Amino acid sequence: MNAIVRTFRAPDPRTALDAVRSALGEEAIILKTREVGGFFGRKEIEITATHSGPGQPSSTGQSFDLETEVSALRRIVEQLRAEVRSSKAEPRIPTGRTSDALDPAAAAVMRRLVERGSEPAIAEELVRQAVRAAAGRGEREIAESLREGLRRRLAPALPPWQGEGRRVIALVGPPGVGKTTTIAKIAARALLESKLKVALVTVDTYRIGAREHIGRYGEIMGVPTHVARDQASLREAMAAVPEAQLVLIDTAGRSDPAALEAQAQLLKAAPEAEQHLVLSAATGGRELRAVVRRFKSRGVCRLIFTKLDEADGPAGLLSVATELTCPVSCVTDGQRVPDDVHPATSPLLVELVLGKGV
Ligand SMILES: Nc1nc2c(ncn2[C@@H]2O[C@H](COP(=O)(O)OP(=O)(O)OP(=O)(O)O)[C@@H](O)[C@H]2O)c(=O)[nH]1
Ligand SMILES: [Mg+2]
Repeated sequence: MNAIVRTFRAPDPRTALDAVRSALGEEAIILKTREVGGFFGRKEIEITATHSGPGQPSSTGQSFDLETEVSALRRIVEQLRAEVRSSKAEPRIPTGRTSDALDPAAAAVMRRLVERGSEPAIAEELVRQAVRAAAGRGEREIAESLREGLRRRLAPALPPWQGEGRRVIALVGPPGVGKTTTIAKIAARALLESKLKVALVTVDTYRIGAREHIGRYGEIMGVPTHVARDQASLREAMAAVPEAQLVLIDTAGRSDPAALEAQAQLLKAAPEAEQHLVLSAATGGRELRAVVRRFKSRGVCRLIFTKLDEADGPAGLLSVATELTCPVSCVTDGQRVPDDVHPATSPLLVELVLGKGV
């Protein structure tokens, strides 16, 4: 068989391979690769290739040198690895807004956010904003600018067990996020730490055992507990505890819009109530955003993040912050009452999103 055998030289493996392909096509078969001395002693890559079958490589008259072959192949592999690494360092995540790649420093910050569970498009948006506001183009400056942005978006609020005058707080949110447990924790902190007079009210007449659940906590702590089924009984319950400095209203965990609307109507009987939206930090960013959308038009003024102990990188909180700019009144990180509730502080909230050391 009369195969065409040709030799190509280039300063680097990628260029040599391109030359092989453009001369012999995609079907080119590499017979031999080696590193050779080029002009002015610079190393070059030499590839011997054919386009119609290997034939007899020795017919090229070139001797086979295993060592140079191996070292040339190693260079090819190294170069390809470096290309893969740099393509990872500059993620191009389509947002539909821009196709500009991020600088490596900004891309590194973004990658960290995504690794911690942030939605890529949100992470990119925030990092781009941070880059615009940053004092410099290094990773440190961008991270600092991002921290500043986060401090604004996820601001801390006074914990529910602190404050002047009477506070009425309703905990609302989806099922099972820890509303009732958090009410017990807050009530205990208010009693023990702030020495407040506390009363509990539940409007959860939906879930079996809900009444007994909160009633048991009330009993243990020695605070009155009232059940309200409708607007009239909620008004009565509020009037029954005029001396309470902190009234905590437990609500049913509901997701469907009709049930949410009914509960929102019921809460209108306690117009002084601040609504704190309880969200589990162990929930994904997209789900969190969907929950926030359902609740945000219903008078929510504070956020509470629970289950930090179960969250694997709670950067999903960012998704909440992009949907609703609302201060965070406290966070919880375990089932123990009352130990596992904490005031939200700026450093804590920023660390939850970015992790330590960013
Ligand atoms: N790991 C962990 N578990 C928690 C935390 N807060 C609450 N829980 C647990 O979550 C489960 C549900 O808590 P509940 O307080 O009943 O939740 P809820 O929002 O009142 O639930 P519904 O009334 O059914 O909507 C319980 O097993 C709690 O012990 C927390 O911060 N971390
Ligand atoms: Mg409950």
